Amino acid sequence: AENTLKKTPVTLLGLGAMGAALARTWLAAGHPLTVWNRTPARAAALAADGARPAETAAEAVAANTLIIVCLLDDTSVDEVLSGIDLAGKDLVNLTTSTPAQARARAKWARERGARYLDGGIMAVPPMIGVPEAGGYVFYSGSQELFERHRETLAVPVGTTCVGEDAGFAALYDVALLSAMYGMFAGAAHSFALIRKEDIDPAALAPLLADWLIAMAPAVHQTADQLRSGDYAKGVVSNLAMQVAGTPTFLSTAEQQGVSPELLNPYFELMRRRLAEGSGEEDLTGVIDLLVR
Ligand code: FVH
Repeated sequence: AENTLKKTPVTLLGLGAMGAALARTWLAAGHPLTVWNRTPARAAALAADGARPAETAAEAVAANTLIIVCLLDDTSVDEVLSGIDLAGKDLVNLTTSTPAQARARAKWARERGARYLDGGIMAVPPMIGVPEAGGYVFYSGSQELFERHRETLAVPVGTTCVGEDAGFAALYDVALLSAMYGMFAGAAHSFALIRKEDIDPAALAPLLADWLIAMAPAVHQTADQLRSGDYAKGVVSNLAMQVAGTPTFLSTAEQQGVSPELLNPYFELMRRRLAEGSGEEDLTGVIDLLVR
């Protein structure tokens, strides 16, 4: 009980897969935890572990200064928090949103007298409370709030603060997740190529994982080229060579009865960049085509 008294009390709104995982870590660390969920059964389940279920979201918010929100989307945040007195509260929103939604939510919170910190969770529920899993949350917004609650916020998973702009956590979050979907798209095409052959997908998987890991550091060279503006700096496999190779990928897909629809958009950008006379460069120029 003495340990519990020293820990910052937390209110958590939202006990879905992620919210419940977060809740368990704060309870295990001895933080008094008030919880609320639209479907009350989820809050009741946590009461057995020591959480205090509130009847309403307003009651949960009134209970503590530090309010953590982990709901489905920005619309649900609006529905849950509208009409609730937030004056003097430290509002931390871990709900996935766009940068514009996060900035608007920060302004909205300030207008209601609350400090605001936005969070983008770079973890899935099984990684919560497991430091060796490497998960973390991007935070941005009120640095005062972040410093005040740094230790409490670090209980479930690591923290990476990316500044005052409340939209930055969401931007970093979406930037990393977008790259992840590109990777999943590539892996989907790869598995499709072997799907009808006598090749065990489980045999391809470790080769695929090792190859993606080996290629991933190329992003450092991309960053270096973007900073210098020299897209040929340190180039190993130039654009002209890579575009020349694209028919091999498309023919192989056709021979294997696989749609090229995941590869085509990227190959099209590569060809456009080559047509601009960038054959000696890396693939970095594709980024400029996207931004234009
Ligand atoms: N789970 C994951 O893998 C990802 C990992 C990265 C971060 N995301 C984001 O975390 C937010 C919460 O995700 P979640 O996994 O907890 O999602 P669900 O299990 O679907 O739970 C959703 C909770 O939101 C409540 N809710 C939904 N709509 C409303 C509403 N209109 N009013 C009040 N509450 C609402 C829902 O309540 P209930 O269905 O139990 O009544 C859950 O508590 C999310 O932003 C992910 O993108 C997770």
